[in-house]
Amino acid sequence: MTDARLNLRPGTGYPDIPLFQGWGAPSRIEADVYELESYGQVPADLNGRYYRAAYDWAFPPMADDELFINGDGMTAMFHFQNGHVDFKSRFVRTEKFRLERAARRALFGRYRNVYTADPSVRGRVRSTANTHVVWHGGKLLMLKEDGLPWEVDPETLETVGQWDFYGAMTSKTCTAHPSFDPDTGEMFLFGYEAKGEATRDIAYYVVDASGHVTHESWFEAPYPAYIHDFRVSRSHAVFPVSPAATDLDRLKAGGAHWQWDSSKASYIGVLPRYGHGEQIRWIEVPTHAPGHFVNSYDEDGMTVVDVCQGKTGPFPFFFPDVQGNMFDPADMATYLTRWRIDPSDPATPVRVERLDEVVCEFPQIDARREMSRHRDGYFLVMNAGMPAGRLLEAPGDPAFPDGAPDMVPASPAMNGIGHYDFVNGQFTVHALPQGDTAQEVEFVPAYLGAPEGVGYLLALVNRVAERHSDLLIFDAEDVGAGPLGGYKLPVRLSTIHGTWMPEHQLGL
Ligand code: V55
Ligand code: FE
Repeated sequence: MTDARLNLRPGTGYPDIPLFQGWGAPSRIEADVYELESYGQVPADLNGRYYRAAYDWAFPPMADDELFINGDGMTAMFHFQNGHVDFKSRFVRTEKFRLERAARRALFGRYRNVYTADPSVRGRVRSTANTHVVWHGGKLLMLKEDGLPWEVDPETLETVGQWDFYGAMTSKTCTAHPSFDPDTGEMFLFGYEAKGEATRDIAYYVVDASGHVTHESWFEAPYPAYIHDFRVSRSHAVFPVSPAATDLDRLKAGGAHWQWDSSKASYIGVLPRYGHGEQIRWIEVPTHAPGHFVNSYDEDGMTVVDVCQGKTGPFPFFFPDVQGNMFDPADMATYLTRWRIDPSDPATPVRVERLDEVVCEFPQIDARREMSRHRDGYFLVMNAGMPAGRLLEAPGDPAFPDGAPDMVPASPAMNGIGHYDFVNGQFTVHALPQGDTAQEVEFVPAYLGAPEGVGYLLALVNRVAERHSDLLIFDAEDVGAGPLGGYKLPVRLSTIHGTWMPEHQLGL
């Protein structure tokens, strides 16, 4: 009913979809919490900053089929000072964020589809800077694979601006997953769809410790594929291509950026670490869906790459199949897998070996072991606490000879924190309390020069029923014993990847 005294306009709200329900409800809070409440036992001598790339929605999205990967990037910081932790979070003031704030509504359309954006933002920077945060060359960078990095002040978390490495990065995109050489301080980056939407171009960059690009090469992927992570060893850069592909006609029709296309082959691309574009070699492999990489190193003339991968990965959750095929849930499960690549002989197939049957993702190692053979890996484990800590497999899984239909989880949940000993081949898993889930963990050495594995695991967990996050502290040498203690965050925080920076290395 209208009333001449009132001047009403339609309300705005978030779509009524599972993404925005329960834990996923937009929070939109930029927080400053001084002296987080702690419990149990917490480290008394840790000094540094734990940065995480968070995502949230500043405005209701334009499309009702919004994806979690399209949230606005937010830098979150846990500042550790001798057992005391202060928390701060700020949205990254990307170009998208600023334009949408000015308009008080979303303008950029569907995830990575420029053709669905409001005409007023054609040609403007879409990146949400929401995936990873790294410290390199004296800068804190928020990364998203569809654009260039955004620099953020490491103390105030104020946005400095988009960063193109002193003008040297001419690629339109930059991965959220750099590799680092702990000996030289170099950072290795690449961009795919580097010349624009649905292009096959890949640009590869080596950045020295001072933040200057020292090497660049360009080459083409077999087709415009999703390349989320990669890894560099002391000798080679390794790029995964899986049949998640994009297509310009589909984008122009307003469609999804990615679709799984089982008619396409899978490849591993191998380039000498300082190689030129024409040296790229694409080795075909059985269909794979590599998720995140653990590490890569050279051994006996081979390049070894450890990765969490499945047959289709979690893609079907987000992206439809081109041919409309149904997915076998077992193909989505990701397992710790080892590739052995012979870089000297293009004819040698890559040896692919599954190392364990625990369903896991979001691998981490001690950052000082990158490019060296690692002993310890840390993971999120899916549906931990189910028998043997496994996700239900397709019938016929040798782990369940009598079948176990009642193991089918209502929904797969990352509810376990795991340690894998690569020497003994032993997985140790801590299952979180019923209903809680975990975000990617971080290994922090106990002290300067501590041996590999001697330190803490920081684990951000979702207290789903209580609707707040906790930062748990584990003894990294005894993950199975459960947390030593933790810090209570009075807000919900959903993050993707993060980085620990010891205070003495930040030089703030
Ligand atoms: C992923 C995350 C992204 C993205 C593409 O974890 C892939 C996969 C958070 O952003 O844009
Ligand atoms: Fe990632």
